[in-house]
Amino acid sequence: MVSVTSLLLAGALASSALAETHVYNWTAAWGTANLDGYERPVITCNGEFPWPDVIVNKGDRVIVHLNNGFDDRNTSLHFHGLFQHGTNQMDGPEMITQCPVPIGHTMTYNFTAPDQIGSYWYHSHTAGQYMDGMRGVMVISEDNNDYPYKQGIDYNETATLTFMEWYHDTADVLIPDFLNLYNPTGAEPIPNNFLMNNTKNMTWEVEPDTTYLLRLVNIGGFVSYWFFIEGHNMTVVEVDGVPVEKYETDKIYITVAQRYTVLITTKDDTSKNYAIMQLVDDGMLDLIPSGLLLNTTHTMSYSSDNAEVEEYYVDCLDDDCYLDDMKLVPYDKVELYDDPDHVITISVIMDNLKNGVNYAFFNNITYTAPKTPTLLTVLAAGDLASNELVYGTNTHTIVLQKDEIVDIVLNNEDTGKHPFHLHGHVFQLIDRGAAVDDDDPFVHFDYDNHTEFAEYPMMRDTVYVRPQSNIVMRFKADNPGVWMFHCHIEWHLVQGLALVLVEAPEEIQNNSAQQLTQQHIDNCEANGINVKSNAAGNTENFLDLTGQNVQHGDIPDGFTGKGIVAMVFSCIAAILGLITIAVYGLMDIKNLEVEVAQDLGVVEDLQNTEDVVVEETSSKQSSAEGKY
Ligand SMILES: *[C@@H]1O[C@H](CO)[C@@H](O)[C@H](O)[C@H]1NC(C)=O
Ligand SMILES: *[C@@H]1O[C@H](CO)[C@@H](O)[C@H](O)[C@H]1NC(C)=O
Ligand SMILES: *[C@@H]1O[C@H](CO)[C@@H](O)[C@H](O)[C@H]1NC(C)=O
Ligand SMILES: *[C@@H]1O[C@H](CO)[C@@H](O)[C@H](O)[C@H]1NC(C)=O
Ligand SMILES: *[C@@H]1O[C@H](CO)[C@@H](O)[C@H](O)[C@H]1NC(C)=O
Ligand SMILES: *[C@@H]1O[C@H](CO)[C@@H](O)[C@H](O)[C@H]1NC(C)=O
Ligand SMILES: *[C@@H]1O[C@H](CO)[C@@H](O)[C@H](O)[C@H]1NC(C)=O
Ligand SMILES: *[C@@H]1O[C@H](CO)[C@@H](O)[C@H](O)[C@H]1NC(C)=O
Ligand SMILES: *[C@@H]1O[C@H](CO)[C@@H](O)[C@H](O)[C@H]1NC(C)=O
Ligand SMILES: *[C@@H]1O[C@H](CO)[C@@H](O)[C@H](O)[C@H]1NC(C)=O
Ligand SMILES: *[C@@H]1O[C@H](CO)[C@@H](O)[C@H](O)[C@H]1NC(C)=O
Ligand SMILES: [Cu+2]
Repeated sequence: MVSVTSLLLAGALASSALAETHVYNWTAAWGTANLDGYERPVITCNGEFPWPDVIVNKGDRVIVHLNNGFDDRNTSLHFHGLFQHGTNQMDGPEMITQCPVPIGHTMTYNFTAPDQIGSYWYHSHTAGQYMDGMRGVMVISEDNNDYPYKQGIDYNETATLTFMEWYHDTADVLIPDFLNLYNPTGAEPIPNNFLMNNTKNMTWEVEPDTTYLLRLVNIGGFVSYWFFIEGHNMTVVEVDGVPVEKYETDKIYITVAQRYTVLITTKDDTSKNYAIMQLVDDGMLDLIPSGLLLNTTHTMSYSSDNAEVEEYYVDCLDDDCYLDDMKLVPYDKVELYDDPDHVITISVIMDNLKNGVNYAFFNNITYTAPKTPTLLTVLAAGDLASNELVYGTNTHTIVLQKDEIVDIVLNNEDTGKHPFHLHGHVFQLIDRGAAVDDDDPFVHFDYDNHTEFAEYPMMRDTVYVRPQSNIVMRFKADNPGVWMFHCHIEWHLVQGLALVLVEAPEEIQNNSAQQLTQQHIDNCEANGINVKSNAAGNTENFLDLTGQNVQHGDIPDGFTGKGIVAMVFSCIAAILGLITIAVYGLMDIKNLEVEVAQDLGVVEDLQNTEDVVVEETSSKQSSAEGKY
């Protein structure tokens, strides 16, 4: 699929490496695949599955023609972890930096990554599509001498392993059941299997006495794993494209979207094969159906003549028994940035709105897509681009000044773990609180009471926060563009756990390289989307938000929590037989009322709910049409 169309001479003063242009012509469409004994529809690339690895050198140009070959849906493509300096319009998330690519249309992603080396990946940024397989690995190689760890000196060979959960149903089946009145606690769909390299039983053939640079990439959309190999330690050398000082460990915890690159040296004796273990963090699952294999055993094979490997057990998976990424030191020793100019404090909660569906919120806002992509509004808004209002009140858009130091203080009031990702940047993770038990009150970050920040904090693009606890991410707003910040659990993103940063809007407007291509405009027009408008699609008065998309109304004050519970239960009684256990999660139905009542904040005795009449009192907000 790769064709090298041209060679360009890089005119850099310091190096005269040859920069290549890699052109990919990809058509996304439905096909089928059988990864775990069960054939199901998957999203294919030019009729093939899985999607190809993109392997380029630093400074190379990447051109991907993404053709929408579906007959029923839009699509998009995001290159995860790439800064897209000066090419924000190529970042990919629909309704943020571009219009969705309509059926039969093409979007050409055209960018370079002159300042990045390491492990990345790409995936659709249209709801649910990467869960159906529209994703792959991207590697920016270290052949030139800019990477601190070198082939022939630090290692001999490279290898890549990918992690993903796998469902037997498509996202089209899972999402409507998940975002549903009948799933009032927001229990996430339970995967059918946990795979490595798209298989339940992966074999990695190794040579003896060889050091591998091994890339671990979690291209899944939900669960984290512990990863370890029987009898072999690993030395971490890079996280999320950031080289780090060597750090030895025996177990790695990897969330979705994270990458770890490790050195691993094989034994000189080929008489035994070893187990490669992939253990699900089962605390993230609301239900563990009997028969669900939580520990998957794969093979590190020195010889196919050796006996089959057996599951390898470890004693401890507690927080102090695996790599703490906060201990990593970036190889470049970037110092802790100065105190922040701008602090963004956000609380994460999951709660129900008036339609009974469980959503995810940052500060009471569940991200609701605008009618015009935010970048397009920036480019059209003139002097008003620094006024947050033009981006709408339900996109949770925050304007940043060029080069200011920003802290995102994220207080997780939810009882689950979440991996958060910021587009266009790596940030310093300067604090991460310990986990807090479900029964204890959540702990907010406090600038006057925290562990000392590291001198050279770990930097990466995806970090997890523990239940009911907090994290603080610090970065410099040195990349003008529109960047999404969101939970990388795809189910939580469709629940609205996202916000948008508009970084240095005047500079975005002034950068002649950062303009829309004719295709951007054509794709918008084919979708009936106004190119030059505010979040509400208004082209005249950018401060007029009439008609903007907003979230469903809050549960009105007074009775309504109970009302919804009552309504849910009368309906549940009627449809009990139809509920799929995968959606319901751990709850057994007789305890469901209590769970829902807690979620809704209703403490009254549920015996009385029969008396409650569900009625729509005048709502504060009009109902939403723009939610995914
Ligand atoms: C991509 O491939 C399709 C199908 O072969 C072809 O019709 C199209 O012209 C190609 N596009 C580009 C930009 O090469
Ligand atoms: C594609 O996106 C546009 C704009 O959001 C929307 O109006 C249209 O319904 C979508 N098309 C499909 C097939 O989902
Ligand atoms: C890609 O971008 C470069 C730089 O802007 C431009 O010269 C080139 O024509 C573009 N190629 C395509 C296929 O869009
Ligand atoms: C691996 O690289 C080291 C260091 O360059 C070298 O000494 C060793 O011979 C290499 N091993 C193999 C199997 O190529
Ligand atoms: C896993 O794969 C190996 C090597 O292909 C094979 O010998 C073994 O039987 C398989 N194990 C299972 C449980 O499928
Ligand atoms: C695993 O998948 C990656 C990504 O597609 C690929 O590069 C690699 O060669 C595969 N490794 C093995 C051992 O199959
Ligand atoms: C492997 O790493 C662990 C944890 O860092 C360490 O305690 C152990 O000594 C190492 N084992 C070997 C054989 O080096
Ligand atoms: C999964 O692995 C852990 C750690 O080795 C072990 O404690 C647990 O018993 C395993 N579970 C099963 C079902 O084998
Ligand atoms: C969220 O809403 C609650 C209840 O209306 C209110 O008390 C709280 O201050 C709001 N939080 C934020 C951050 O706006
Ligand atoms: C400081 O934080 C620690 C850990 O969260 C907590 O136990 C302690 O009570 C806090 N102290 C004050 C003065 O808030
Ligand atoms: C953008 O360009 C205009 C006109 O050239 C200039 O007046 C303005 O200072 C520039 N703004 C920034 C932030 O570069
Ligand atoms: Cu999440």
